[in-house]
Amino acid sequence: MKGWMGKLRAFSLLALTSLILSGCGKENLTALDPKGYGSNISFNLIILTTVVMLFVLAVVVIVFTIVLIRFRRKKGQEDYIPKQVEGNKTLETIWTVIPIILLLIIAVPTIMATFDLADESDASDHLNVEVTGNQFWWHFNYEGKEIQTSQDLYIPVGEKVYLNMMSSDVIHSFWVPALSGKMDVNPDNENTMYLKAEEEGVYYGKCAEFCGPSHSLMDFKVIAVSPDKFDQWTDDMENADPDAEPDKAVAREGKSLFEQKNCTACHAIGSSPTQIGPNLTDFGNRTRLAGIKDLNKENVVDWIMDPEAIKPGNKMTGQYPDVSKDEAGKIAEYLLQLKPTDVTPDTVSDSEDDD
Ligand code: HEC
Ligand SMILES: [Cu+2]
Repeated sequence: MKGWMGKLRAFSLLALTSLILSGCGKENLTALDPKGYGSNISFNLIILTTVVMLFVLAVVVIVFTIVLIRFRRKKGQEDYIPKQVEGNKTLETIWTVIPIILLLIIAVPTIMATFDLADESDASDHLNVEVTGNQFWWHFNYEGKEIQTSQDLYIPVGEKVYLNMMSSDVIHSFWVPALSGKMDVNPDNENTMYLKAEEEGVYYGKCAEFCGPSHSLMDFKVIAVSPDKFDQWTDDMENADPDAEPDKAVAREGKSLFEQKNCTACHAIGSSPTQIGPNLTDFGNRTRLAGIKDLNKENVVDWIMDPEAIKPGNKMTGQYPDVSKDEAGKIAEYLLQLKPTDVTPDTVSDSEDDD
């Protein structure tokens, strides 16, 4: 009875754990469900190394079990000494050669993949985006286009997109697990990597190098859309009018408050390269506020009133005159109507309940 209870307990623990863990890996934030060229290569290497390791584990466990059973001390044979085999040339050769072969099986594809992913020879034939890592947000400047944006990186599906990456402060690491491996983003030298998404979708990105108090909140998205939609997006962004007067009166008031309250010192709207803070040209199109919060008026007001409570150590806190809740509401109305585009990936529904 007791053993049965124990088994039940172990089983429920297992069931619970798998239930909890099934929450992980959602939101396109997993390397185990690859949707990009680089992540597919990494995934295949993960499988290959796991198979090799499981093979080694199986051999060791089998040999161990056989030895354990066959060479036990038996009753009446307490003084028996088995045949001594140290220095056996055949055995020594076997267990030297087999590991070498196994290591080669892992090493050759790994090295090939490393060279493949580091190959930048065709960079000039493809879209290049200058990526800047900042505490605690990402900036994207589309080379050769009049487009600056932050937080959300739009790319055409099925095409290589080169990212030329630097940091404006400390070391960050750009990681979109479902699309590719990590790449360090350094203040002193440019690192380049490419992404190639195989399916439309919103892919979650993380900063993967500890960079300060809000490191774990330094999230971003890569939004892969069809090449047609990408052209549409490019047009929309290039033609966005940064000075357009909003339709609603509150938003118009918000626009002038945005200018009065020093916000424009750090935030550009339009393709100006000012980037002390995120570019807000397509703020209303963002998937998230500050990379993490649901994009709605309440959260935007909270952010303007007290960004420190949302992202400790961010570079906006304390850098602008007091804003009342009423004023923050008007600014939020203004910012949220900055929606130059309606391009979204096919996989994204209008409702928010897919996350
Ligand atoms: C000293 C420069 C600076 C000033 C002045 C400033 N901000 Fe910011 N702002 C930032 C930085 C830096 C961030 C990014 C914070 C982070 O995510 O770590 C930010 C983020 C934001 C965001 C979120 C953007 C996004 O992409 O999701 C909004 C909205 C915003 N600021 C609005 C304002 C408003 C409104 C004002 C004026 C009342 C203002 N900011 C003044 C630097 C500034
Ligand atoms: Cu970071």
